[in-house]
Amino acid sequence: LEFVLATHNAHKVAEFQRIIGERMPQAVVVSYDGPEPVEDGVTFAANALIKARTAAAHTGRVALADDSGIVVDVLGEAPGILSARWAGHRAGDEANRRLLLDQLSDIARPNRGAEFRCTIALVVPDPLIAGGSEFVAEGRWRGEITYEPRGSHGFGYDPVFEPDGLERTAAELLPEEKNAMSHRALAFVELLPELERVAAL
Ligand code: ITT
Repeated sequence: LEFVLATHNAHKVAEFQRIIGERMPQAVVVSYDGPEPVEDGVTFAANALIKARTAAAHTGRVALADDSGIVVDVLGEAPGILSARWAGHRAGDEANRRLLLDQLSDIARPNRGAEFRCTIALVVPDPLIAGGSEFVAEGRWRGEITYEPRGSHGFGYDPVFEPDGLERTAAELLPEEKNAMSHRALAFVELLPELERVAAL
């Protein structure tokens, strides 16, 4: 099976390559460099579908897209779908983390609960499946926001996220440790039976 991965985030691509390589070694992942759609959905699932549909329509291939982010309990599930641009459009990961820590500066444990969420959309274009077909899977990874960033692996909010049951942040985990338990890995595992069905077409 060959499919396009509709993301421009190099960190996501690297994680997917490892996650997919381990669980579906026969798959060939091609990156997508076509037009970027406007992500104007209000849920992770809507945005993942927008990205995967665009890539499938543009390439005629089976497409996968990931829409993800961090959801913080005391912030009413923000930043959520705005995670990538929480501190502004081009502010970047470090500014996003800083803003989040500032917003939680008066909040003590155990009220710093949060979770990473990842939705993966799979779009199989017509005529591979008559009329086309869509599938969505979600993974959630619970933990807490730390008081200070720690660790240098990963990306985004990893240095300020301590998964439940661990005393290390996601950025202090080795890539293979993160990819065995992350929201992205959980979503992929949920999607796997569907991907295997498509591979057998
Ligand atoms: P594409 O739309 O091109 O895939 P993007 O980075 O804009 O790339 P999203 O809109 O899905 O994608 O935003 C995801 C953001 O959520 C990402 O930039 C991080 O800030 C955060 N995030 C998602 N997964 C993460 C992870 O595993 N570790 C740390 N932060 C993560």
